[in-house]
Amino acid sequence: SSRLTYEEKAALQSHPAAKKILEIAIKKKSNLIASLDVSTTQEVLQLAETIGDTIVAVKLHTDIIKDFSEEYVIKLKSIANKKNFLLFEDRKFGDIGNTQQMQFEGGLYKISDWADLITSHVIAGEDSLKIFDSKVGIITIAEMSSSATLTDENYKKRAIEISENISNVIGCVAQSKLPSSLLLFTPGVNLNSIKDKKGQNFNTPEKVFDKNHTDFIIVGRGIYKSTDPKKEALKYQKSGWEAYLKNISI
Ligand code: UP6
Repeated sequence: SSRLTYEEKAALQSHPAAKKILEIAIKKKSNLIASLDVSTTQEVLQLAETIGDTIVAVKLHTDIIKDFSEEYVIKLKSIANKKNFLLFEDRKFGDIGNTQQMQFEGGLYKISDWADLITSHVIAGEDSLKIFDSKVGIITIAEMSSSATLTDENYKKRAIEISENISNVIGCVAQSKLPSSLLLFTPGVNLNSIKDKKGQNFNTPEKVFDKNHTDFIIVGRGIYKSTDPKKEALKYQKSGWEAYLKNISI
């Protein structure tokens, strides 16, 4: 087979967050990350409870939430513990190290207190990534899903080089293959549309496994906008897992 299994990938990873997400994937037979891009804590908590069994992580944009509180974080953490998934803050840091450190540790959200995984751009260069606590798993943005993105081949290559040099970078967000030492997280996954009207491009789970050998699919509107999020999450879990099994058997 031209791709590694989750067990093989886990053996290559040294960071606890990488080992943990792969362990959850194997245990739940799921490579699904749900992006809960909703605007109230109640919606996040309700969705997390409803679909928690089907996912490996909840991806959040905490700055979308209208009523963020410490109590919300406690509740979300408790659901994550109970249902066994990670908390992934898609902050997409993109500044100098000193500023990123304040954004990561401070402000209203205190991301460093609760996030297992975060995203960061690499636009400010390698040193800007060294400020994140060694316990958090960093996922760098190597390539974006949107039309006419500036993340061309050269950018992606440089982003991968930086990612390989930072010990708590566990993988990248990208739309094409990565070296097997980095986990591949693919957003822009939807079974019912090929794009939105704001530049997003979608692929099916099958396509991102076949073409890119992805490790994790990230689904937003496909799940949280549906009338039956539980049923849809199960559908994505199943199609993602089947695509993975097919991928490792070739
Ligand atoms: N995301 C992308 N593309 C990227 C990086 N991140 O779509 O290249 C994020 C978005 C959103 C989610 O910020 O939270 O993944 C995709 O949601 P959707 O399925 O509703 O398009």
